[in-house]
Amino acid sequence: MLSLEVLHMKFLASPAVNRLKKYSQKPFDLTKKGALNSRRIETLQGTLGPLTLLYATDRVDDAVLDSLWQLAEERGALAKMRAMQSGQKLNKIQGVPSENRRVLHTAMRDFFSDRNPSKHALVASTKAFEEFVKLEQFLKKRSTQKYHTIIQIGIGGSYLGPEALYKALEKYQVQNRSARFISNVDPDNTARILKEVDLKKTLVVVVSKSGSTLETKTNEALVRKAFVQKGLDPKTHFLSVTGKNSPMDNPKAYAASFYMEDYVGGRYSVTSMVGGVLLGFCFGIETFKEVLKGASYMDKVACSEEKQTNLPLLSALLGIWNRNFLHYPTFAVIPYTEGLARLPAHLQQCDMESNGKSIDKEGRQVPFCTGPIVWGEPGTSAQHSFYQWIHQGTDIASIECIGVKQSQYGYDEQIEGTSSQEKLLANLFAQSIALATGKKDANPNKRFHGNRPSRILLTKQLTPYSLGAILSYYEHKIAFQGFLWDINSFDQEGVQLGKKLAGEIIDCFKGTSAPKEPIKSYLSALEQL
Ligand code: G6Q
Repeated sequence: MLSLEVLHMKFLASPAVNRLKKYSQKPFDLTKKGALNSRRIETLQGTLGPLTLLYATDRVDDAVLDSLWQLAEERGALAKMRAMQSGQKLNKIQGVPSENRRVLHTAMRDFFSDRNPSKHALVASTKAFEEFVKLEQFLKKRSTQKYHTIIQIGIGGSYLGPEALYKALEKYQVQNRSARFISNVDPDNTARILKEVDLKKTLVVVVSKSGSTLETKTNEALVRKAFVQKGLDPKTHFLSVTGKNSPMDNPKAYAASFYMEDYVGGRYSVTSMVGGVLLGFCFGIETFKEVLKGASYMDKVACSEEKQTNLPLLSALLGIWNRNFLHYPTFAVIPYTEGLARLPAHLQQCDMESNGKSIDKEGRQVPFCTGPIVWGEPGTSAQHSFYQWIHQGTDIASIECIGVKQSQYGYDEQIEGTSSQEKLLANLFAQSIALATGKKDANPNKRFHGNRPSRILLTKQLTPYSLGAILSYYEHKIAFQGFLWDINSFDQEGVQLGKKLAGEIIDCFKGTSAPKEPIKSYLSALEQL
């Protein structure tokens, strides 16, 4: 049995942690008169490329920030990020059977900038570029031109990222091209989508790295049947994105197949062909290329030593401060742009599947909190739903709002003296200030305690390039937090147990096995309906 001392060795024993613990007894008071002054706001911000991070409304001061950077140094955060991007096998747990893989999603997008020179990253990047060229050629083909709609069938990492990016880029749609997503194994969802589209003009891209996911296989079969019922040959309409040699790597069943490798985790795969086929089809290859360039730019930023401007690391450290020292259990991402409406759902998977872990990389229980609950919805709508809780509830959430200076479509008017975009931004800044400073009032019902932390990620406009940068910023923020906690952010064993049990219940529905307790009682409750 390991002593508590040894268990604490890694994260908790670092000298910076001890200092941060001390500072957390009396964190910076944002409610003090003049605390949120222009000097603080100007100093506590970082700009690099298309992104600016404003964090004056986090409860940090110079001493805390110095210690957080020291923590990053003590934990070798940058060295680990560089090792990841160079293709070292970071996806593993020492001493127990685990995935034991490289983590190379950054190589899916570096072929338009400086490639990472390490051997493994170069090999991965070269393969990814081959897939990119294959996609470019497929999109140029005359036979592809007749399609107006693409349905992506896939779940988890094969769905959430592509949907978030698709929604963000709708403005860039090639004429007459749109996408639908079938992810859940809910027949009503599939039926609804099949009603909306003209199958003759529809491509279906089935995305599954393993090629064996229950939901995806079932939905694919259901959609294939609909094509057959309409007298259409599914083979000419169906594409696949999958691992080489998976059950879906089958030229007899698909008009074309694109490949992904095991070193690209599902939730980090949107810049591979997992997102590429649909994004290239709907928005054109150049738009997809811009997304890759923006993401790759931020990949390089994540490796830089510049404290003020390594935004993913900065954000990871602020998150650690809020999570481990101020003990806030949740992290809300609130985009003040409808274009990013599905980003919180994507980040929920990316963050919670990556960092919802309880053991470190040597298989030992960690004696501190890891990844927070991630949630969010676009503002200002969110202000009319859960902001009451955020301002006056008994729990405190740590918040990151995303703001854009200019709208995407440019259709806006002065209504009562301001544009809609100005109203949106006014609300974004107002909320951040109100959460920080609070408001004294003799009436307890109208009292705001303040000191509720938030920060703002700003960009000039939601473009393919800035979107790529935002995506990569969050991916690396999550990876950095995993490095700091010394957990494996790249596997997802926690989803296996429920899947296995569902398989047993499916066998009961099939009649190939008899239900035992407690399954039996659940099935009899169903029978009684
Ligand atoms: C993500 C996970 C998971 C995965 C889905 C779909 O990181 O690995 O969400 O993406 O389970 O898996 P397939 O792509 O293999 O169908």
